[in-house]
Amino acid sequence: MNMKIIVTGGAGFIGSNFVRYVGRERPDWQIVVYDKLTYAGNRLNIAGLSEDRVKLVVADICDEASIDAAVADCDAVVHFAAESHNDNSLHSPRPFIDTNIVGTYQILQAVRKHGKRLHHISTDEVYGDLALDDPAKFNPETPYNPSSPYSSTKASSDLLVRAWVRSFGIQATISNCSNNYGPYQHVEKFIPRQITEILEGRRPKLYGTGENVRDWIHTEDHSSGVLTILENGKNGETYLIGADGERNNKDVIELILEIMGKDPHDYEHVEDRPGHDLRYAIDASKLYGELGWRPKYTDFRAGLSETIDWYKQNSDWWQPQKDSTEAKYQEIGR
Ligand code: NAD
Ligand code: TDX
Repeated sequence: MNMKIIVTGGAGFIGSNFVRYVGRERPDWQIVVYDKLTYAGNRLNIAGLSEDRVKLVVADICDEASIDAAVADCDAVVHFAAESHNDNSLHSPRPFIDTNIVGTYQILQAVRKHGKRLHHISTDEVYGDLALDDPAKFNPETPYNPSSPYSSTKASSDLLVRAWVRSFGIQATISNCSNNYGPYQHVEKFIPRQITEILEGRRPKLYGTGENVRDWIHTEDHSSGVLTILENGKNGETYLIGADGERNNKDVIELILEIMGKDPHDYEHVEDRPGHDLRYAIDASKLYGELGWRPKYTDFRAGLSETIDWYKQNSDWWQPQKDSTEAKYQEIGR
């Protein structure tokens, strides 16, 4: 079926990778990228896509009139737009309340009014963290227990979606994904920060002891999971997306250094993040079993090498954000 979808946050990291993915996989679909172009959004992320099929609307999801008009004119909304960085949320939480909670509320009101389908993008961080030796992983029944201003606003947005499904009968699904990596990720985030520090001739920065575990998934696999749920997910359901990619931060930094031909131990320990979640791990068996989804990027080293090559070849893309990002880190001592 031909669809016209709105991708909120489609000029950010994961949203723009999703736009490119859908552009390739569903050549008949129309895509409206609805994005405020904050510091994290970048027109270049969707450059080169056919203007007949991909249109950019620069607007805020909190703007009731703009989001209402956009939603009225589409078949479905895939909602990626968010303030997404934990460290920023610890120092200026307010934009997280506005975009992640109030913005999601405005989208819910618009899809309710116009009877449109919504897929809401969320994170595994809503579940809090796990002990290193906990045999259980996060699953759709795990109670919400967020730690940071970022994750608590994402948890709030998920709860709003669930309430709008139950109370107002909107058509919506939710996905909670683990840590993404791949091209077009802002250099404030862990993997691109380290790659670009090395490319700038500086040492990577490890928070605390580096024993914290993240469950890495290539952003292309996140995209295929979202498209699968958008097309085949059951109304009102939550699906976890993950690809069994658990690694601790220390191992990831050492692997990046090794792939880039450096001494694997040549990194700095910097001050830890307050409230730093210890471990995330996803049980994606519902998505595998009910919807038949499978990840393609199962070799982390290969996916990471490709990502490193992308940053090596695209310094024009990341250089303009690098100095201001490091200046922010300098201010907070990390
Ligand atoms: P990002 O910060 O790279 O991009 C966010 C995008 O949203 C930007 O283009 C920004 O301009 C836009 N935006 C922000 N506020 C807006 C507003 N008020 N109105 C319209 N647009 C606005 O984020 P990302 O890492 O690509 O994350 C995308 C989504 O995926 C988020 O919902 C995030 O919570 C979720 N998620 C991220 C990860 C991860 O590893 N990065 C993992 C799981 C889930
Ligand atoms: O320089 C660094 N050194 C470091 O050790 C940075 C930037 C991070 N870290 C650590 C903190 C985390 O344990 O690396 C890990 C990953 O950090 P981030 O990239 O900031 O990601 P995280 O806080 O895990 O959250 C990410 O995954 C879940 C995304 O930013 C969220 O949007 C998503 O919901």
